[in-house]
Amino acid sequence: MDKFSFGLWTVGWQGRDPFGHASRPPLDAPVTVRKLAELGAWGVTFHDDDLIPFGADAVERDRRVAAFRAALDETGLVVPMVTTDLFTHPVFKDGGFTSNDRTVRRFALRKVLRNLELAAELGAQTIVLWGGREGSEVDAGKDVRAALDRYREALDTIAAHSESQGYGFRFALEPKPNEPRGDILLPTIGHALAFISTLEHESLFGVNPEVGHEQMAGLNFVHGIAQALWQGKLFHIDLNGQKGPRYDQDFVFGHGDLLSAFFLVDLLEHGGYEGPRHFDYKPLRTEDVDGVWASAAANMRTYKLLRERATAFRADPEVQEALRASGVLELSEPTLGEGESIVDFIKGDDDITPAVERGYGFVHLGQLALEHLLGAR
Ligand code: 3MF
Ligand code: MG
Ligand code: MG
Ligand code: MG
Repeated sequence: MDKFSFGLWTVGWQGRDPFGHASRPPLDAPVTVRKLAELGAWGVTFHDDDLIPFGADAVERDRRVAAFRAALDETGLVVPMVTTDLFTHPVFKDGGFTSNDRTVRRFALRKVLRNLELAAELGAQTIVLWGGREGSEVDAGKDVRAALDRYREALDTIAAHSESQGYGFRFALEPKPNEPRGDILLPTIGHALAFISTLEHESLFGVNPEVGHEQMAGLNFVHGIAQALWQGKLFHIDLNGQKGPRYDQDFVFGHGDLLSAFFLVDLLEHGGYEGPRHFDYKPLRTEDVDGVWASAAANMRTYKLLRERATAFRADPEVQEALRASGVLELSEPTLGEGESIVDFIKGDDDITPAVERGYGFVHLGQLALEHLLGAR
C-alpha cells in the first residue's frame, strides 16, 4: 500500500489568513480520519494542539484522544508522525526553544516532552520539529549563536529523554527560510544538516524537507532531497506545490513546479526512500468542504500519475541511451583507479580535446522527460 499521509491541520485548514476570516467550518479529527481512509490514505499526523485544544483539561484530552483512537482502530489508519505546535499561541511570539525568555523556553521544552508520550501511545515512529517562530525580524534582537546553543540544548534533551524512555523515536527537523518570522533559524536543508552534525544524538536526527519551503528560498528541491538521501538523513517529507519565491503557498502536490515534482517522484521512487509520502498542503480558501476532499484526493492522484510517468521514463530505451550519452551513468565510476598512485597520477597527462569538443545532450534528456511527463510517449 502507498504510504500516503496527511496532517490534521492540512485538510482541517479553515482558510484563515492574515487578511481574512475562516471560510470553512472546523473539521472534527475522527471525521477527518474516516474521510482520509475512504480516499485511500494510509496515515494521519497531527500537532498536539490539532487534536487536543491548547489548555484543555484532562477529561477533555482523554475524550478527544479516545474518539481519535476509535476512528483509527475502525479504519486501520496509522499515525506515523507527530509534531508539536510551538508557534500558534502568543507565548511563542519570540520562539519556543530559542525564545529570549527562559520561561518560554522551559514551557516549550515541556510541551514537546509531554507530547512524546502521546506520540508513543499512538505508535508514531517519527517526531517532526518545525521551528516556525525560532528566528527574528531584527538582527540586534537575536544572538544567533546563543539561540543555536539553546536549540541544541533542547534537541539533546528531547533525544536523551526519548532514549531513556525507550520510545525509539527518530526526529526530523523541518527547514523553512521565513514566514511567520522574518528569518527562521535553520532556513534550508543544508543549514539543518550542518546543525544536526553538532548534536549529541546525531544519528537520531534527520530532516523533513517541504517542497515549498526550499522553493521559497529559490533552491532546487530535488537536489536538496538527493543530498539528504545521500547523507542517510531523509527521515520524512512534506509534499506540496509552490510557484517560486513567494509566501508559503501550500498548493496541492504538482500544482506548482510540475517538472520538479516529476523529478522528485522519480528520485523518491528510485532513490531508496521508503518513508511516508506526507502531504503538507492547504485546500484553497475558495473551496467548500467537498472541495477539501477533492483536493486531498488530488495530491495522491498526482503522486501516482507522476510515478507512472517516471517509471515509463526510466523504462524507455531511448532514455537509457540518452542517459548513457550524457555520461550520467559514467559519473558513478570513481575518478581515481583502485590503488592508483597519486604520485604517478600527478605526473600523468590528459588529452582534454575530446572533452572540449563533446556535447552532453542534456537538452535531449530534458525533452524526453518532458514528453514522458506530458504523456506524449
Ligand atoms: C509550516 C509547516 C508546518 C510543519 C509542521 C510540522 C504547520 O510552513 O510546514 O505546518 O510542517 O508544523 O510537521
Ligand atoms: Mg509549510
Ligand atoms: Mg508550505
Ligand atoms: Mg511542512
